[in-house]
This record gives sequence, C-alpha cells and structure tokens, in this order.
Amino acid sequence: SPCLRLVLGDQCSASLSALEDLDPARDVVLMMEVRGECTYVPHHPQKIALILSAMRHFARALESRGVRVDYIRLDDPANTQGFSGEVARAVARHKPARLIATEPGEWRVRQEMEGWEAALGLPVEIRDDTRFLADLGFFRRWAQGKKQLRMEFFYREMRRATGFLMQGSEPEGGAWNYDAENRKPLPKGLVPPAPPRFAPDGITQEVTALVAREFPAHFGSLSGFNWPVTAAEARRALDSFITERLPRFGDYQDALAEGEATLFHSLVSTSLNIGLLLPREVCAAAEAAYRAGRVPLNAAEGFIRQVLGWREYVRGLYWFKMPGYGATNSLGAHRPLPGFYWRGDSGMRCMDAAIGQTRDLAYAHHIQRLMVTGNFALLAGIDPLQVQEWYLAVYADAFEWVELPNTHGMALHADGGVMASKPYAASGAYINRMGNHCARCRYDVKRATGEGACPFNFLYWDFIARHAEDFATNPRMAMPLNGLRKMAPEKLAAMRVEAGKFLERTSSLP
Ligand code: FAD
Ligand code: DLZ
Ligand code: SF4
Repeated sequence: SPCLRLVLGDQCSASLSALEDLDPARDVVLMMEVRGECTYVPHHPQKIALILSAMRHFARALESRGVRVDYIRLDDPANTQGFSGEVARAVARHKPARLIATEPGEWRVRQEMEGWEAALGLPVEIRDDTRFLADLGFFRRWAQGKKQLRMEFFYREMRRATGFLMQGSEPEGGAWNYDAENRKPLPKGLVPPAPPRFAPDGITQEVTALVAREFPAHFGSLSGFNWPVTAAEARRALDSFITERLPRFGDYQDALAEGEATLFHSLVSTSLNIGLLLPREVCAAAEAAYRAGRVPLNAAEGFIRQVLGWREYVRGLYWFKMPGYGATNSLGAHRPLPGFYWRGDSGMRCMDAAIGQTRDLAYAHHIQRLMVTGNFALLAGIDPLQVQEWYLAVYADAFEWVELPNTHGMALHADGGVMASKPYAASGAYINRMGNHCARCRYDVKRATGEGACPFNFLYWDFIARHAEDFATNPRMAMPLNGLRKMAPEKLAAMRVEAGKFLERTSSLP
C-alpha cells in the first residue's frame, strides 16, 4: 500500500524531506488548499494568492515527473477546510501504510500534526525540515545555558560551519561584519532599478479570481501581485537582484525613501519562505558575485548575514522558545492597535507610506517594518499580540517562525531582551536621517512639543521616561537615559502631556 506524503503550502521544494525516497509507482502526494489556513489571521490577499498559485504550480511540476498528486482545491465541495479533516479524508481514500510529512513552520500546525498518529491509527513520520542551513539541534546546542542569545555570535558559528565568506578559519576581509559602511541614506538622483515583472499566467489568474471572491474583506489589494510562483521564476528574481541591486545592497540597506518601496532589497523572502529558493543557493549566488569582483564585500557580507545569520537565528530561537514565546509582554504594553494600521491615514508620512505600500504590495522593507511601523508600536505601547497579528497578516512572506521573533523580540522588545540587547526605539531624527519622508510631512521633525510636533519625538521621550527604571541597568540605554536627565523638566512634562493626548486620541479612533 502507498505512503501518503504531505506537502504544505510553504513546502513547495523539490528537495523537501517528505519527498525523499518517494516511489512514484506506489506513493501519493497530498496537497490541500484549506480555508482554515487562509483565515487563522486575515492574510493579505496577495499572500493567499501566492501560496495557492505556488502550490498549484508545484503540483503540476510533480505530476509532470510522474508523481501522483491528490490535490484538494479550496472550492472543492467536500473540502473540510482544515488540515486534519483533509488528511483524514485522504487516509480513507488511499488507505496508506503510513503518512510522511516534513515538520511545519508553525507551532500551531506541529501540534495538530502530532495528534494524527492517534487520531488516524497509522504511523506518522515527521521529518526534519532540511531546507534550512542550521538544524534545530545546532541552534539548541549553541543556545543552551547562554544568558543572551545574540545573533552576531550565532552568525559567526554559521560562517564557520558553512564556510560562506571564509578564508580558512578567518572571515573574508578580516572582519565578520561591515555594517558600519551600511548606513547611508539614498542620495538624490540615484534611482534603484525596478525589480523584474512576473506576468501572471493562467494558474495565477485563476487563483487571484478565487481569492478576490472568497476573501473580499481581507486588508490588501491584489492588483499589484508580482511574486515569483515557481522555482524558475524565483531563480530569475534572484539573478536579477544579484546583478542589478546587490552591489548597492549594503550601502543603502538602512535607507528609507519616498516613493521607493523596494530600494536595493532582494525581495527573496517569499520565495525562500515557501521553498522556491533554498538559503544555500541564495548565499552561494551572493558569494560567487563577490568572488568574481562584481559586488563589494560590505554588500555580499551584509546580504549573506541576513540569510545565513538572521533568518536561521530567528527560526532557531522560535523553536527554542515555543510555546509561549509570543505571550510575554515585558514592557507592559496594552494599547489597542490604532485603526490607521489598516488604513494608512495616520497623517504621519513615514507611517502612511509604509502602510500604503503594504496594502498595495504585501511588502515593506526591513527598516520600514522595524524603524517605522514597529518603532511606532513600541513607543506607543501597543499590545504585542495585536501587533504580532498585524505583521503575520499583512506581509506575503509572513510565517510565524520568522514573523514572531522579529515582531515580539526585535521590534517590540516584549521578550525582555532575549533577542535584542536594547529596544530599537528611535525618535523622528532617525527617520529623518535615513530618509526623505519628513520633508513633505504635515508634522515637523524638528519639533518635539507644540503645534505640528512630530509624534515620534514626544512618543520617544515619553517611552524613555516611562521605562527609565526598566532600562536603568542596561548600559546600552545609558545615552538616552542621560539625555532624559539633562532635559529641562518643563520640556519633558510638555512632551509627556502631548504624548498622552496623542495616544488618547489614537486609541479612541475606530
Ligand atoms: P532583504 O533585505 O533583501 O534581505 C534578504 C533576506 O534576508 C530576506 O529575504 C530574508 O529571508 C532574510 N532576512 C533579512 N532580515 C531578516 C530578519 N530580521 N529575520 C529573518 N530573515 C531576515 N521576514 C520574513 O521573512 N517574514 C516575516 O514575517 C517578517 N516579519 C518581520 C517583522 C518585523 C517587525 C521585522 C522588523 C522584520 C520582519 N522580517 C520578516 C524580516 C525582514 O524585514 C524581511 O525578511 C525582509 O524585509 C524581506 O524583504 P527582502 O527579501 O527584500 O529582504
Ligand atoms: C499560509 C497558507 C495559506 C494561506 N493557505 C494554505 C493552504 O491552503 N494550504 C496549505 O497547505 N498551506 C497554506 N498556507 C501555509 C500554511 O499556513 C503553512 O504551511 C503553515 O503555516 C506552517 O508553516
Ligand atoms: Fe515621520 Fe515625523 Fe518625519 Fe513625519 S516628521 S515623516 S511623522 S518622522
């Protein structure tokens, strides 16, 4: 009798462990489009369309290799609309000897999967997800017993273990990290090259129509859909990034610019996270371009660090800390998420640009996520659970294993400093230094009180003052705390009144 092999929506990889040793003459691959996965948070329509289109393309590719695929469509009338129900129906249809799966990316699904053996009365083999560069044991061994889990040190272990950008046992160029060179704003006149277009084929058109019909109330527009949906398209996207944008990726990695949604970023997160690209090939492509003299070291290292360091690190941290990682609230943040996160009408130009492009593209680059929308939520004391749900819903690349540590740990500092040694809190001055939104904002970035004062300014000082005791023993917060002490008491008091009024106003809006 056959083995039933499961492929989930973010597992569209030919090298998936669940497909190893597959016997096409005997086995069946099960893929299921289910409503439950489309609505456990109200995902952006582009994210749903991306996953369903990638799944349909992947199923077709398997079939063209002679593999039998049992593919459940979202609008199949018998669809129970959940993984467990569909697996049970498939077991009844195929009477397999066993079920083989690859561990899912989210704790929630892992829990569900672990109940199947008992519920279905057949052996369920859950294999490691070998698409990552670090297995979970590697992270656990590294993390065990450490008080602080700093990405930078994990990253060095990953460089050593994989050999990326190494010269023997030394880092290429003599340093592990060239970030000091990677903090330039975008100069006037430098126009980032537009990313390649991926015209929707018949499958994608069918899926976008389905998503528009089924999920009309979800935040986000479908018309800007431009995501690679096959491994071949993803490879083309990667290649164009490596030749056209990677050379300047390092320099402008932290920039923010009016009207420039993607700058010199790679846009490979969706393809990596659903398995159209593997992290190894992405890092290898960047290293090869550096070795060929086509990109500078600060760019290649900065990019490889994101994929080999950050991406692997957050995944390890997620599984190391789950369950419960997302439930802490170490800064006691309890305000509701302001409605303008769903509308982009806050009047703060940096915020509305990030939110507006999120609606249009299901994408914002890292500095927008961290230093604009994330920073605002941190300063304003928004409830982490609500912020986490927002990030998980609105980005096409969002899966809990990567979204949660970034939101909960990095942006909101809600984990008490497990991930970051200090909160990424910044006033308007930072946003003004890294970008050009302020020039045309209705608020004045130079003002911290009074008419037209930039909310990031008074919220920043209100935040520092509110948490002065929490941060007192953190040496990395000495500078802002010193600034606080030196500030005229009337000025601080005025800012805090302003912050109180502003937050009251935003919380009471729908
Ligand atoms: P680039 O800037 O070109 O970076 C290259 C690649 O490095 C990315 O594709 C990604 O795979 C990896 N990478 C970079 N930074 C990180 C990081 N901090 N953590 C993990 N991988 C990283 N990334 C997601 O993939 N999914 C998410 O749901 C997600 N949510 C985030 C939420 C917040 C609050 C923050 C601050 C960051 C989040 N990130 C998330 C990380 C990062 O912002 C995105 O990976 C990146 O913006 C994707 O765009 P890109 O492919 O153009 O990235
Ligand atoms: C995100 C998502 C969506 C929107 N739809 C599906 C689906 O219909 N079928 C499926 O197998 N997977 C989907 N996914 C991805 C799953 O949510 C993902 O596999 C889990 O979150 C585990 O990472
Ligand atoms: Fe954002 Fe303040 Fe600048 Fe306006 S002035 S764009 S709110 S930082």
